[in-house]
Amino acid sequence: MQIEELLKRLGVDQNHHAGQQLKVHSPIDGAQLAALATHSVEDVDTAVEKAQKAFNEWRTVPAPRRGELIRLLGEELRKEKEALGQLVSMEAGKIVAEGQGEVQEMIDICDFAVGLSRQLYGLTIASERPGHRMMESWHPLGVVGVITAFNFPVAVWSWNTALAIVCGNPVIWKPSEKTPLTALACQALFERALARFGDAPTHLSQVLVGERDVGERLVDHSGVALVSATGSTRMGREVGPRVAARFGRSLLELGGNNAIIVTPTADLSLAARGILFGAIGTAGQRCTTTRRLIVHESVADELLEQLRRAYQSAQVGNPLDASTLVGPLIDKASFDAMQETLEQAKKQGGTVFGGERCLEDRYPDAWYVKPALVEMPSQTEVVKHETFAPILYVMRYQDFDEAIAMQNDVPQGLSSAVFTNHLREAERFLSAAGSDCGIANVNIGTSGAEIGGAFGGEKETGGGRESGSDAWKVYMRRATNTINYSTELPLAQGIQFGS
Ligand code: UN1
Repeated sequence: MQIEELLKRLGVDQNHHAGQQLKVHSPIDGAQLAALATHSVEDVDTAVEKAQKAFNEWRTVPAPRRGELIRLLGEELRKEKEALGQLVSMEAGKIVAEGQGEVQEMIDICDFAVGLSRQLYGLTIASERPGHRMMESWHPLGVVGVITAFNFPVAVWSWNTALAIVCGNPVIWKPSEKTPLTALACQALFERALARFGDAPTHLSQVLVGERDVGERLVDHSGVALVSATGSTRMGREVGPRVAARFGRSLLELGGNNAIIVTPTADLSLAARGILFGAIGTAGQRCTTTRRLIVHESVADELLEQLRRAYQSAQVGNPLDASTLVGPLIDKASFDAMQETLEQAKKQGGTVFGGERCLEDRYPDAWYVKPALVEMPSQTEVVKHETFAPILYVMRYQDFDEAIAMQNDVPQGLSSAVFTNHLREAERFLSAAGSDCGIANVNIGTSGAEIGGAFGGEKETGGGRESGSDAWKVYMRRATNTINYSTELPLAQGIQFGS
């Protein structure tokens, strides 16, 4: 489908958003997809006011009823999975399978949130006082600001929105300026669900298309109770303290520098497949992308041989072609950063395989690269830095403890994995003294997490958790309640106060 047709099908009224401030280009061929008007800082204030009004109504709607809205959103997403997935491919450059996969992730979190809407459980706590009962209740928190990156242009919004809405909160979304069209499409689908739902407040979800100033206003606005921000560590370093300065809550999903350890007992062909998907999938532009391979010296040559062959045969090309495995980088800045990093890696003793630009004759305004495998003598400075491109550093190890130490010796702490058939190694990797990441896997790669688990990581990854498990709690406020059903007034800690 052509872009106009696609947007129309998804319910985006292009005329309504037309303007000259933001030109949207497809990374596939550099062609302009749309020219949009942007929102201003004042528009942020207006959006927060509207969201607060919506909050006052929505917080008293029973949670299972709130879940119904997300059930309907899930239905709309099911109907338009193909179209929205295609738009993701066109705007973010993902291959078809991954564009569709991202929409499936949205559907999955909607299903999860619908169930959750009947399970926002509090606790009953034993009181030390006779005739008393204690309990813990979870209440809606307030307006949730969501800031997302280009690489998961729709799923990250849905993780936040599905949970926020069932938890009783409205959402204001500032998408990446590289991917505003997919955001407008999500908003349109949300509005379809809202219309079917009937009596919900109109401003439960709003999108602000804009640049940095819009995001900053959202971050600083005292009316935004939670800022959920996904992006670089550099961005998080600004967002975290600014939200904290006004005693707001933040949920940060920042950079990763994810490693796979391959031990002597590993199933090497399984490992090679896991590494391939993790390292070159999404053209290395996932926060969970495998960026480091720590391989035992006894199996390194064999594994590298398999990887080189797989790298050579992996098709780089137009992501809309079914046979393509690696689509384009998002833009020239990303390509330049990759080349700069490869130069540094060479200076630090690295041997680079691949990494060069390709298809420039066919797509002079797009940035396709061969994924790079870089053998490093040790974990030098450049390896500790996240470059959002398909670069896999390879380091060899002799001793398993050394491998775990190497895995942990980077500033980021998102995802990690070990390939081993040795029970003790697997358990050590998952233990308190093992991987220090938010995600630690055995015999599967670092990327492609399911929505059922809490998603996020430690250290410079920011510490936030989104999606499954009890990640919903950050979207709610906790109240501890003590109820006295006796006719006495005993004090806690046995205190006697007066007679
Ligand atoms: C991201 O790259 O920002 O685990 C999110 C994964 C996906 C989510 C990635 N489910 O790779």
